[in-house]
Amino acid sequence: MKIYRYPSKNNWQEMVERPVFKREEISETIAAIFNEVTEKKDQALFSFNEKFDGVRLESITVTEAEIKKAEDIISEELKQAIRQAKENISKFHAAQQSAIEKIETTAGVTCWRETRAIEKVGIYIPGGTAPLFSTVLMLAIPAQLAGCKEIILCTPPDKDGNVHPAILYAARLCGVSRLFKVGGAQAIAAMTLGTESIPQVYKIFGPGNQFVVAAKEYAQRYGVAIDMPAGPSEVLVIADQQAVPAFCAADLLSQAEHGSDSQVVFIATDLTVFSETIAAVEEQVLQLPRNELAKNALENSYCILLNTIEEAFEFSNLYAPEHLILAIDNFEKYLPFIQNAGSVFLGNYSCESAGDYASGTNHTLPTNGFAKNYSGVSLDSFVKKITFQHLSKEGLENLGNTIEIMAEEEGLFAHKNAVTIRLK
Ligand code: HSO
Ligand code: ZN
Repeated sequence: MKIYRYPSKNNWQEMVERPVFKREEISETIAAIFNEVTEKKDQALFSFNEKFDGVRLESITVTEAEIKKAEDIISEELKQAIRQAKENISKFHAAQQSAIEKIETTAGVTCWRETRAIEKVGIYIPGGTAPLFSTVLMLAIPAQLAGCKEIILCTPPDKDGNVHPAILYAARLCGVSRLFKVGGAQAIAAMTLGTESIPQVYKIFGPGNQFVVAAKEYAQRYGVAIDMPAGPSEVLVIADQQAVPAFCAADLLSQAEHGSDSQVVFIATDLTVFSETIAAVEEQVLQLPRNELAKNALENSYCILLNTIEEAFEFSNLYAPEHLILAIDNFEKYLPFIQNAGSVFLGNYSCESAGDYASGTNHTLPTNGFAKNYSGVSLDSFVKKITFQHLSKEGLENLGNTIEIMAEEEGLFAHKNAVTIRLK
């Protein structure tokens, strides 16, 4: 981790820039994959499976028998844990439903909004180094609560053509209608375009590598919506004199182990906490099975010593972290200081892992500074809101003149006449 002691504010902007990755070559690859899937549909997916996943499949659709087998393989302990997480995530997201409120804006003029689910949604779950079945919960639970009719899921098969059993179990438990063994940009292309096996969807959710991220961006050209722009995972920890260095270090590493491109930032206002946390990170990282990934991530990461907590918040708002941990005294007092962050963890016992798995909040969050203008995934991500209005005759009499005057000024006489003809 790089170390900055009392850096000048003039350097902050440069410090908060995330490491950049080259994009140009990727976009050609993505276009080629979309073309391949447009032309050859399922056949293209079989070839990509062979090329990228090293497996020749008979079918890309996960069968009932495979799901049944997954349920038998995984331990009762893990099932119990997944069910408890599901309960909390469901509780938190169900409470996001809002009642219809009809507003009379002028006597006889009533306006309101009603919520309708996005009918077909697609979830992408990456393969690779960690089987993120927790992400299945984070996306399928709100999708089901929102009332999405078709919830499909794509994930790459392993070398033997299988999907991790916990992904299958979580998907079944949370109402995923169909699962497909397809990964990478080709999975995003398939959900965007539709193939013989995979239905087209209206919105695509989920994390992935640079190719998946670029494919989701590309999918928008076809009118498909996506959850949010994405980048590597991040956490920023603010600590004062009462923070526990070992806890801070553990939290920094829990995010660093996600991947070599993850970034973690540690800000302290106390010199002892600062140096003890840095030492604890170095010590704890050696004990991690994924220490190679974590070490690489730490190279893109840094620690900052600042004079005051207020300054720490100023830096954090500029950085706009995906996760913000406040290991500080009297954190309630500082909540109004938080302007930009995806999800916030308060006090010494609120580790980020709680939100990653089981407390109830969603772990699909804006990264890469997008916490300045995006929210994390919630029930709202799976619905759209339709406005309604009803004007009685009296309502139009009350508002008609205003509409006529405005329409005339815009030179839109048909608009004006739609009122006049009714009031005559
Ligand atoms: N921290 C990740 C989510 C996750 N963690 C899944 C463990 N599993 C989102 O930034
Ligand atoms: Zn995590």
